[in-house]
Amino acid sequence: MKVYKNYINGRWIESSSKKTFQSLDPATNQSIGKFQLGNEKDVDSAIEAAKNSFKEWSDTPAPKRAEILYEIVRLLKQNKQRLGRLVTTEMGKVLKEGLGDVQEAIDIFEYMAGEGRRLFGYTTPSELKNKFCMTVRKPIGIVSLITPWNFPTAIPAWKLSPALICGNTIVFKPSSDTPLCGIEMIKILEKAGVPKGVVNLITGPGATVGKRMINHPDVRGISFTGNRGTGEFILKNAGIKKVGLELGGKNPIIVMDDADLDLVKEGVIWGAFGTTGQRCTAASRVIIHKDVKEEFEDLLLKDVEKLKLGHGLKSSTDVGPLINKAAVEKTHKYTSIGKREGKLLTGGDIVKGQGFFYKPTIFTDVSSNARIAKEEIFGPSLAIVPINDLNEAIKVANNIEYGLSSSIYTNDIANAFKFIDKVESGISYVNSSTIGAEVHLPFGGVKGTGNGTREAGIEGIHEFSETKAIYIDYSGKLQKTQGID
Ligand code: UN1
Repeated sequence: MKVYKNYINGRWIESSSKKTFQSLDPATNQSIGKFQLGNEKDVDSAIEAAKNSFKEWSDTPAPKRAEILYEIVRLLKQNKQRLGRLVTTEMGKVLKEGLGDVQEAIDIFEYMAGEGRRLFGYTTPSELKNKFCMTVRKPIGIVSLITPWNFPTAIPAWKLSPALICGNTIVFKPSSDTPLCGIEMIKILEKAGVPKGVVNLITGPGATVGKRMINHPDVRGISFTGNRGTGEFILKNAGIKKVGLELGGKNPIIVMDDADLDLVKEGVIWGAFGTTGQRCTAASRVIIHKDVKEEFEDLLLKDVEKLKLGHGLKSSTDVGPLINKAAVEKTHKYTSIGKREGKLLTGGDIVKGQGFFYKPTIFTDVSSNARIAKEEIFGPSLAIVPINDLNEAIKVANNIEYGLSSSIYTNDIANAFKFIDKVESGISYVNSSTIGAEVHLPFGGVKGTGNGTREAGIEGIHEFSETKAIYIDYSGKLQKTQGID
């Protein structure tokens, strides 16, 4: 079996632990390879490399850094099929989504490469004569990137591309469920000409590798996507480092009585069961007007029961496996909770045999305070909550600790605008599902979803840079601000 290595200072090397772990294809339980069980010492070496390469990389003009990013785009495009198949094999999502994952990485690298010729600051008048004021963007320094398994190329790319274009140097830890996707991404960066030491990769556990990436005194910034508990741990342990967090959601689709129910059905199936429900943006609640609830449930059930589970590489498959055994157990635990809290319409079973498969599951007549209506399951499990009007729908939508994505289906423009105004989420959709954000818009959420930062788009540049304010006095005399003579 192939043994993969860590990447430190431009070299592929073994961990000082001399230990490895395996990554599995979640559809077959077959091993994909062995990976280094990294430790604190490996992280220290990676940070040392990042420190030594910082001056040269941050001194490189941003348009020159962009040339390397454009080359990464070219290589990702050239390798899209291969990488898409790898995403499907290591993470489980169906191939068209595996390819979408890689496309999202291509899109963000392209966007950030363009930023190499912008990285805008601004100019602004001074309160005094003969004085010029402006801002510029500077890199933060060494940044730690810790990424999840559900978008194993796209999310690393959301973080790597802005970090690189802004001139930071990087230590990157991919999820231990998808280390190979992380390694293949770094191989592309290496081939594209990212200088040694600028990007370093360590595989291994959060408790050792991740923790050191957070508390190392030379790290200036941390970007993390993953679960809430880890996010809170990072905030408590990061000291005064700049931290960006994206910690999940419990995303609602509101369905009003004037909605096109066929359109809703497609959006609900895509949002709830696409990626087997394993998106932070997945639609896990349908908040529906009681007058159309039954008609909608009939429509929905007919199609959900036709969904085919299987290996994501098979073209007949609609829904792939969950990522691992723990995910199956968690989804099933919520099924038993759901059976006490609502009415099971379909699913609710573990699929026996190879792989981590779970039947698409729907509960109805769930109250907005039920645990299955409030807690993130991160699996193919949907709760339907009936409501009487828009105000109640928005109240229910907001009755959670998270605030990532939300959607409304309505043909009444007033409903749509009231929803946009009042729903508590970082991303809102009208007449479309809760998933499928585009990379040039900010991604992130309010309340328990994060700490106020956003990634992707121009906000990704803000996440990975700091603003410097500059004053140039050409009056030739001492001028004092705030009216002091
Ligand atoms: C995630 O699940 O963390 O908006 C990312 C979407 C995708 C990204 C999801 N573009 O659904």
